[in-house]
Amino acid sequence: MALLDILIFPDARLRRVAEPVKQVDDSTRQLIDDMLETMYAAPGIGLAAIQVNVPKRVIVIDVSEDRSNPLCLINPEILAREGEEEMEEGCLSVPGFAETVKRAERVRVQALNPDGERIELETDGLLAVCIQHEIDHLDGRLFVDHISSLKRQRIRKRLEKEQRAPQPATSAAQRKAI
Ligand code: GNR
Ligand code: NI
Repeated sequence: MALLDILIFPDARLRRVAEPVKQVDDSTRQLIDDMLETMYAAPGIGLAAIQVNVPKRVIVIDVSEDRSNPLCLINPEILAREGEEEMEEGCLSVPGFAETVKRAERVRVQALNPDGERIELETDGLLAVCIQHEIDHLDGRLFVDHISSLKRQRIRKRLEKEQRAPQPATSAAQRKAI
């Protein structure tokens, strides 16, 4: 197991389109283990491989209260979307910011599991939002692409400045007050 570094917006590597996994093997499962460890440590409710600089179509998610229900999806595809829902989203690659994003309320998804078997699930609520957020990452999109360009530029400038001269972390509550 290993903790992986998470790329931070506006890093250009987050804009790559991730490649499908051709064969689910031990190296895929090792990546998943490391991603889960990194997600739980962060802590976050999801993580896409591209966020740890691996441009493959692999995501991990755990939206359970007690962090005991990991979901790993390889080559995930949305088969159907229904309805609309707005939710406040954050992202480990956009630390300290949260904005409301409109997405489908319900999705049906197919993917491979870590054993390489095809699975299908239909879900709504936070899990559906998280799956859409993670699949966005695999296509080089971030939640900030769903908000106004004014807000996006503001977030980009702050994070650029922070990465030039690392400063004490600013909490989300502090940022809202700025
Ligand atoms: O930890 C996370 N929280 C979250 C909250 C609302 C909607 C989506 C997310 S995903 C995010 C982790 C992350 O950045 N995954 O890519
Ligand atoms: Ni994210």
